[in-house]
Amino acid sequence: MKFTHSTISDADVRKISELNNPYVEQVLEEYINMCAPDRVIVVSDSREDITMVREMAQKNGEESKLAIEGHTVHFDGIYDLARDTTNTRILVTPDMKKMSKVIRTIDKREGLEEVFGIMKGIMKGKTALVRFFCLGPINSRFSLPSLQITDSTYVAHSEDLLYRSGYEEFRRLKGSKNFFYFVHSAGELDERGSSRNTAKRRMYIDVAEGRVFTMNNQYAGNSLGLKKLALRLAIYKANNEDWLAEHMFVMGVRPEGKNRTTYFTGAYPSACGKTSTAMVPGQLILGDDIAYLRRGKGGEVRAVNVEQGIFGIIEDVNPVDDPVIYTTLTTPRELIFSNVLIKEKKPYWLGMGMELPKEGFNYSGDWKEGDTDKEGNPILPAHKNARYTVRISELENADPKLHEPEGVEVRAVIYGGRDSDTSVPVYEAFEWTHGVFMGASVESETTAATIGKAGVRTFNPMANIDFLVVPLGKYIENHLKFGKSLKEQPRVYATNYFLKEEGKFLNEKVDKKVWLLWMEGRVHGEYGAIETPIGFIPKFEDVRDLFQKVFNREYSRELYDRLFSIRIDKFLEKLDRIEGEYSGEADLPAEFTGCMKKIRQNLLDARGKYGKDVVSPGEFV
Ligand code: SPV
Ligand code: MN
Repeated sequence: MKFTHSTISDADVRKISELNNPYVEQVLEEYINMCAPDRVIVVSDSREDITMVREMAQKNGEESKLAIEGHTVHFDGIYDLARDTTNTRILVTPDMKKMSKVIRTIDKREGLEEVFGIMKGIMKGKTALVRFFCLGPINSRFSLPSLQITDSTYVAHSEDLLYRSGYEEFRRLKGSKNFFYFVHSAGELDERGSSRNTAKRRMYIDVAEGRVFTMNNQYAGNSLGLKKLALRLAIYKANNEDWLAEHMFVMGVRPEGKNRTTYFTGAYPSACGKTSTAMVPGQLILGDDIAYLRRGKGGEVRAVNVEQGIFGIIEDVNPVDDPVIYTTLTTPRELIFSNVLIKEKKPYWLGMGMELPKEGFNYSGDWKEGDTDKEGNPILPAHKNARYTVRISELENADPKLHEPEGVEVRAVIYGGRDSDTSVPVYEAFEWTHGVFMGASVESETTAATIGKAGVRTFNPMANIDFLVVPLGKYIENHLKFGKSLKEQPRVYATNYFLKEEGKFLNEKVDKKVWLLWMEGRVHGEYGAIETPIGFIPKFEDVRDLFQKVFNREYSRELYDRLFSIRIDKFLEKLDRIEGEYSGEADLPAEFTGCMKKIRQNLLDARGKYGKDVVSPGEFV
């Protein structure tokens, strides 16, 4: 291994050579020489090395210390506050199967030429950090070792909170090429430390070779190789093998007085209630974003959290709606805030349950109320996609099985959507294929987590659309096949916390706890259900009793009827949209299209039978 432009200490050279992995050396040599940093630092799993990265981030100004011990803040830059889906592309070769219309691709040769051109000398004047991580628990058949090269100490520090250190995992590779690698550069920085060349922001994903090049960015969804970039590599790998890589939380549901924990995974598009479901008081959180699912020895589904930390949306985290996170964010521990408002070394964010200062420092720089951006729109005190990064072990509801190499047994899967006028708050699939269809028809309203207009209804199968790297037909077939290989299939649910009437939400935010307990009880055969054209919905008595027990709240039959009526017309409209999305997709499994037809027929039959468009639950009994 020879670096032509960069210095490296003998001790750090030794850290690499001790891995006895020629491929690691080859990758480092190639990309370090291409990016040409002044210096290279190799970070092992040792506490010393990890502390050094944290301190470097404060010294070089990528993070600033806040008043509470361990808290720091980082700003991504005003043009880099969310995932850039336009410039994130899958490198494809002519021999690869044609991707779906929803997947952005670029010819591999062209893409590599472009990004290598951007990478040439991009780290001049900077220090590159070389880090080793493990996606998934240490010493686990689920897990994938990952090598990260980055010139951002914020990225390296964030990954330390979010992922397990994997230097020792690389040793265990015994020279194998079986790892992912990620090369990141924030690029040239302006006086505020923001990436200057955002027009040359590129996130290019080479699924065939398990590598990603991500340039001129800092926002974690773009910059952190191990987060959404690695998810794409994992989806590709999983779909060529026999497992699932999903955009899912993993949580343990613990009904009071029943002495059991039932594990759920849940896929929700951004800002559809994913983290807050995983954080419902009284339950255990194992993961909030990405899970790998494999078949267990007994034919059950098992899941691990790929991560060990949370990169969560901070908006609306307040003592009433998210007490556990709020407490975590306001007490001493290692924690990074991003894109919040800072005043006198204290962080502020939207919806935190108190009045915000009228001036301070935020993603736009020095800020005061009334400031506007280039288009004349008001600049909010904190960004809507402002976030916090923290280890799960810092949460009081952390699941003790987080690091189990065989993960946890999954008994139920939730697909969460966001619509104001169609779906009921919770319903259960007839069986696995129908569940796959429910996942495949998730829709949500866009939010601030992706660049573009917010508030538009978008199609987001399995909440994974941004990360798909295989044709949709293949992805769905893989889910069906996975289900068939099981001895016992998990139950599948769909939730929608966002039904509105006259512009007002019909549910309170905390109500999701009741839906969760209902689903958990169903898994154990404790609740009956009403069969409707779309699936099984809860009975009024059970909902009423749960609200009484959990919140000591009276729940009226009238509210239940409004929430759980089947809006046939709206569901048919949704089906039309979903059918439109799948039209032209190659190789859709017949089972899947058959299920779509069956649900349509169910709805049409119900309209014929009841002679109306909105049928209340009692009528199906
Ligand atoms: C999401 O948007 O789904 C996130 C945050 O979890 S990001 O890192 O941007 O993907
Ligand atoms: Mn996510």
